[in-house]
Amino acid sequence: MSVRILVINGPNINLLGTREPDIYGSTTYTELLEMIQSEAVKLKIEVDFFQSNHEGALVDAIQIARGKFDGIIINPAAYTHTSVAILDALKAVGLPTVEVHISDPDTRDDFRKISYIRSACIATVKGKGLPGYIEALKLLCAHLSGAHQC
Ligand code: CA2
Repeated sequence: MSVRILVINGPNINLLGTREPDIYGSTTYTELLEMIQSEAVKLKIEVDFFQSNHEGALVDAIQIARGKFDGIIINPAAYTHTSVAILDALKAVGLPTVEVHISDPDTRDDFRKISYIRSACIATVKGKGLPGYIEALKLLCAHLSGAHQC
C-alpha cells in the first residue's frame, strides 16, 4: 500500500489568490491542491485535503486521520499561534506531522512568533510560498520511506 498523507489547512487559506497577494501570492487554493496532487502522483503517494475555518473541525480531522493516513501536513494558519487543542490532537494521534507556513511568521508581528504546534512536528517549512507544501511532502515522504516506498 502506498503512503497516504492528509494535507490540512486552517482559517482563510481557502482565500488564497484572492486577497493579500503581496504576502500569500496569487495562486488560488484550488491551484495549490492541484500542485500538491500532481507532486503526489510523481512521488507515487496518495494525498487527501481538508480545509476549515473552525478549530474544532480541524481537531476532528486530525483525530479521524489516525488509522487512515501515515502522516499529516498542516498549516493551521492563525490557530498556529493560539491553539492548544490542535497541539493536543496532533500529540494524541501521534502521526508524523510537518508544519507549513506560506509566509515566515517569525519575521512578521510578534504574536505570530509563537507556534503552539511546532513541538508536535518533525519539521517546519516556512517562508517558501506555496512550494513549501511540496517541500513538506518530500520531507514527510523521506521520513516515512523507512516503513513504506515513496
Ligand atoms: O504564512 C502562513 O501560512 C500563515 O499560516 C498564514 C496565516 C497567518 O495567520 C499565519 O501567521 C501564517 C493566515 C492565513 C490567511 O490566509 C489568507 C490567504 C489569502 C488571503 C488572505 C488570507
